[in-house]
Formats: sequence, C-alpha cells, structure tokens
Amino acid sequence: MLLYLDTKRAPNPRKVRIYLAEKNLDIPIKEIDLYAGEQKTPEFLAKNPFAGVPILELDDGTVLIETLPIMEYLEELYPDPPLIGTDPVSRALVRSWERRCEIGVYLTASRMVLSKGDVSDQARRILMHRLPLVNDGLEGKDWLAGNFSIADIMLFIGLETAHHRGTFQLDPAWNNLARWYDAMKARPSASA
Ligand SMILES: N[C@@H](CCC(=O)N[C@@H](CS)C(=O)NCC(=O)O)C(=O)O
Repeated sequence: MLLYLDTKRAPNPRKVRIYLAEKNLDIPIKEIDLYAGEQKTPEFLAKNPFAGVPILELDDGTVLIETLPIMEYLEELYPDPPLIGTDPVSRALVRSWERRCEIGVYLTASRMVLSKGDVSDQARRILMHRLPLVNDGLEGKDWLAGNFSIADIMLFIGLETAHHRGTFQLDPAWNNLARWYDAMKARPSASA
C-alpha cells in the first residue's frame, strides 16, 4: 500500500495526515510536490487523471481516489480507535456531520478564500449562516458526533481554510465552537 500526499499541508492530504496520526498508523507515503506540478506528470496522471492528492495505491494496483473513501477503507482495515462510529447509528451520525462539514463549511470556506468579489462575499454569508448551526450542534458535546471522529477532522480543516487569508474570524458568540477549536488544536494530530 502506498499513500500519495503533498509536500506541504494542503487541506485534503492534511485530513489524511491527521487521520493517520489519530489512528497511529504508519503507512508508506510518497510526497507529490503540487507546486512543482508533480500531480500532472504522465506517471501520476496514469494513477489519477483528476491530478490530485491524496490517492492510495493498493498492492494489487487498485488506486483509491478521494479523501473520504480512503479514510473509510483504512477504517475497515484498522478499526481501532474508531473514527467513523461503531454501529449503524453512530456511523450514520459521523457521516452526516462529516458531509455537512465538508460541503457546508470546507467547500464554502474554500470558495470564500479562493474567489473574489460577489462569489467570495456570498460564500462568507453562507459560512456565517452555517457556523452557528455547527455551534448549536456542539452544545453539551465535546465532539460533533459524540466521540472524536473524522467529522471533527473535517470541521477543523474547514475552519483552517476559512482562516487562510486572515480575513475571517469566528464570532465570539459561538462559544461551543471556540471551545471545540481550542480542544482540536491541542490534539497532537493537529500538528501532523
Ligand atoms: N475531492 C478530492 C479533492 C482532492 C484535491 O483537490 N486535492 C488537492 C489538494 S487539497 C490537489 O491535489 N490539488 C492539485 C492541484 O492543485 O493541482 C478529495 O476529497 O480527495
């Protein structure tokens, strides 16, 4: 098994690095220098025509593309500690928060920091509408789905992305989110 990540800390490979650190998994890694365009070489495009990382190459040559299924595959091989729930309900709750944080927070935050003008402003407004809902979801809970999970990793990447250009601040009224963010930053995996 060979995991292709980036050389820096781009959001999607970073998710996998945090996941590996949380699971204490030591999987061989090949770093792809995105700034040097190594994701566009014929060798890499033959593995992933979508030219992105992470990808996971299995020993039989199968290539898994997309962060979420890569983590789900690893979770099936290495279930402990569980980061995607332990039964049908807890798994569904983790996946539900993970989707909402990827689509509602991370992708919106990416649009806010990568776009300009109206597109960026609209993304900021959507984010300012979504984050209080996430704050409410954290009421009385340490982590989004109860126990620490990939949903928390996803939200963390979403907030890091929102802060990327230094033009975004969490509203101090979102006290659950602030507490959660501090706890997340304090986990050793956050510096993976
Ligand atoms: N939907 C994919 C997105 C993968 C992706 O966009 N990766 C970025 C790094 S965060 C990348 O490799 N970009 C290559 C490029 O910028 O050319 C996933 O979830 O894995």
